[in-house]
Amino acid sequence: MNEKIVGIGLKSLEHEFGKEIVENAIKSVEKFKVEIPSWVFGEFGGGRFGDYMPPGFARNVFEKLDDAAFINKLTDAVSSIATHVLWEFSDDGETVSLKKTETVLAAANKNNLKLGSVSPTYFLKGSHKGSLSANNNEIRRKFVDQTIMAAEIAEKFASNLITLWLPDGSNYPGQIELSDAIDNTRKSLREISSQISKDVKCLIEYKVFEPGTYSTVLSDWGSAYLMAKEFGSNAGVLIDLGHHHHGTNIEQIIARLINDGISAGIHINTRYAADDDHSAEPNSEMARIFYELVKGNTFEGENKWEIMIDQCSVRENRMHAILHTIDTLQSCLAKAMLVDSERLRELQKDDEVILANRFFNNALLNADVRPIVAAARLNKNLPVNPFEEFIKSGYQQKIEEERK
Ligand code: PSV
Ligand code: MN
Repeated sequence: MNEKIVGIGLKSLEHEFGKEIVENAIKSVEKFKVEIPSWVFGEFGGGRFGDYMPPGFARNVFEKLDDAAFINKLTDAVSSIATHVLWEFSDDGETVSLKKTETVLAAANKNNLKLGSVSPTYFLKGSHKGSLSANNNEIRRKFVDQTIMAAEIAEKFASNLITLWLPDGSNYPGQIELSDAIDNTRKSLREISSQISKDVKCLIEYKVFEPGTYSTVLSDWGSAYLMAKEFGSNAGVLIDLGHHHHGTNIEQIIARLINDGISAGIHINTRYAADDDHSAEPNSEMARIFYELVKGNTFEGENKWEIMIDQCSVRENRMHAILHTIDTLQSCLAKAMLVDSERLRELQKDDEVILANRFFNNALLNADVRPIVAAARLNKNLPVNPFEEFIKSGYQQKIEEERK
């Protein structure tokens, strides 16, 4: 899209949606920042296709940071990098090292990047009998201690935020006592909360299944919320788009959490069959999600949500995958900004069921917002097409050569 086409596109959008609305949409896209996960650049943990990895994938945390810095250079949209303690801050993959953490922070700063959410890594070696929900006290202790360490890292080196996802559950009825697993989790979270700084915020993630196929200890937003309450006032719920049954109305969950003033965050990705952690594609669900986030003023201020990407899928070029998601999120934000909520309210008041739906979809589904996204990039002297720029840059060839 060249500057002339951007101009024509903007004129047409202004004509349809109004100049002020379009200008505000451009400003929002300019300001938009999102946390990206370190793991999007690295190895896929699923062990499929004979451990196939896309060429040039990052082999360690330092290469992940190099890649993240290049993405930020192309987009200026990266707020921070999400980390997992056993992926980023460990030498042996089993214990957390503060010394390693210091070197990672130094490398991040050198790349003009901030460390964001810190996750304890409950799903690697030793959690097949549960992590925070385990009946065995030694196992529970190990993961409680790892979480306390994650909180220390979050406070000293990152953004004061820990994000917890438990792989705890079961595959067969009778395998575990469902109620005991809940009790143990509650006990673990109370222990953690009593031993970490009150400044550290904690978001608890839920997932309807996987790895548990029969039961999952934290399976929905309600169970995550109840546990967050146990944890204390500085805790909340983390929604991951891939962690729901098909057809779940995620916008409704977002609206509810905002309405109840519950601290929250979102892990963005696209799910097809199940929790696939794919790049986010522009679609009307994503635009509706952004509409709720915009309406709830969740991008800054006291209602601020933690907006994060959580993706890593085996087949795609790592850099393309994250550029694709960022592009999608910018366009879904632009679409959400095009909804004239006053006009929508009038239609709702008049009980114009279908007209309201058509009006809503005209922005969220039908509008071509590429000129808005392009204008935001041009205003910041960024490449209008980050993909083209990436391909021209030779970065891919460079990393494929260096990381053979
Ligand atoms: C689990 O499926 C999850 O969504 C959690 O957020 C983890 O931290 C992340 O994926 C990486 O495995
Ligand atoms: Mn997630």
